[in-house]
Amino acid sequence: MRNRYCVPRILGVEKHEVELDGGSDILGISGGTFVFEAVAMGAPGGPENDNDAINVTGGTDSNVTFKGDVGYANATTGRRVSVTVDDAVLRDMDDNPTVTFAATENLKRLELQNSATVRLDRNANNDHTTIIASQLAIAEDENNVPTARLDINDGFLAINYDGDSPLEDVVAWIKSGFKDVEHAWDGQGIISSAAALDPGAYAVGWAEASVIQPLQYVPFGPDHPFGDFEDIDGTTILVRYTLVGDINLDGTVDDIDISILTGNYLSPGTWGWADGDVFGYDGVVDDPDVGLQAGNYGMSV
Ligand SMILES: [Ca+2]
Ligand SMILES: [Ca+2]
Ligand SMILES: [Ca+2]
Repeated sequence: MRNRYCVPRILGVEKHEVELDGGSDILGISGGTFVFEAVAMGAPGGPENDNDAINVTGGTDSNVTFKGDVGYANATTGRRVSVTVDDAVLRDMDDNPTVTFAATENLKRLELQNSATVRLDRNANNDHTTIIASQLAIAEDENNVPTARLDINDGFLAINYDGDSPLEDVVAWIKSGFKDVEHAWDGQGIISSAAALDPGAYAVGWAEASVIQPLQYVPFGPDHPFGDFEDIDGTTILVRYTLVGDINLDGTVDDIDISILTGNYLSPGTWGWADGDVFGYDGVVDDPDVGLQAGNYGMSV
């Protein structure tokens, strides 16, 4: 059974309860202001093959906020809701996007099509918004340059994949978003508007969970920023806003981070964030990486 829900145009402020269960349901939003507080999609106990989807296809008059976890069933049934955003362009000169995630979301798939822009909300209480998804897709043009933008702001992203790692794509999206030192974080792909405020001190860090997990740089657990989530495994890509130099992504720059970077200083090869290339995403661990990490020593986000 496949249901397609067409919610009529809503004028003024109304509150609707939408419950979608049994079969693969599609909730389409093509304009107007929507706030998702709690949506019973992918309800626990439902069929494993449910494939519910929320498709946001509105233009400049769309304003959609996800405040509740729409996608998560439970650890057994997994994530079954996909969110696709298309043509949700920047709404105004203040760069406010049309689609905002304001609470932790567990999604089957997050897909940004064409020029879609999605932002994680920066909460006043430092409660970092997190997106956990099995798949992330960001549209690219024919030259593989991203055309859509995911602004993680001061939040976290965990892509808990199966099979081949999408790390290459994720790193390419981060590099595209950073662009270069002069134009830090005004590209398309993955950006952080929080890091853009001070790109010499803050950045988007990334790592395969399998790299930092077994080495126990960060024991995953309730105290770890990614550890509250019971179903993050070794085949997960972790991406977060953090200090330049926070190699193990625990939000602090300390001796652990310093020693890893120092071990790869000026070593030939192409290095990633978890190896010590903490500035510029240039694949090189050299003086700018060392200097900016040292400047953040002892600090936490
Ligand atoms: Ca996995
Ligand atoms: Ca650290
Ligand atoms: Ca570097």
